[in-house]
Amino acid sequence: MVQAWYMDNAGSNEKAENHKNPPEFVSLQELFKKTGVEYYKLNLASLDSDGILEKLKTQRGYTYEDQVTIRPTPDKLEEFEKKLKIFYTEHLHTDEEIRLCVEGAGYFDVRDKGDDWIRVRVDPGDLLIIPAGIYHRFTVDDNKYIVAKRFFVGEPVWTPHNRPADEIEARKDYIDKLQNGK
Ligand code: KMT
Ligand code: NI
Repeated sequence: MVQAWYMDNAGSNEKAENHKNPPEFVSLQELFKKTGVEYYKLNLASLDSDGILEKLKTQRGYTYEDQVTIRPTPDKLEEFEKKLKIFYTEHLHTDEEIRLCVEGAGYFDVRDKGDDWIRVRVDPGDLLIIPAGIYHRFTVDDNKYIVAKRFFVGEPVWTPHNRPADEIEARKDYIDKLQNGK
């Protein structure tokens, strides 16, 4: 079961769970209400045959797909650190960020309506849809390893717009949608 919780920002290790004290978990329904983030649990063993991912791709128009591996290797340590720094810098995109964890694990942090961080842990089979215009960031856990599939509508645009990016149309649209209850 995917878990989401409010964060304590005082922690010195970003790759730890960083629970608020006392812990405050967020249900998937609440997560959607407070952020617009959507979640699907997929069966990786039948990913290519059960039609569920296929249906999602058709419904949402995901025409692009690739797979990324994030891990430190001795020859590319610097690249790993650099990548993580970019991922963990609070940003938004002009399109949805769709990630399906297939190996390892990671944390997607998203800002709720009150601008507090909610941390969402993904494990294999967890698919998250992070809306365009939401401030978010990503990190691995202490195992420093994730393999994720990425999906996109049309030609992918990965550009992060670091906060503050409130003037971006996607941000305004996101705020509007969230306020009108979607
Ligand atoms: C992003 O844009 O933040 C990422 O792609 C995170 C890594 S995917 C597990
Ligand atoms: Ni992002």
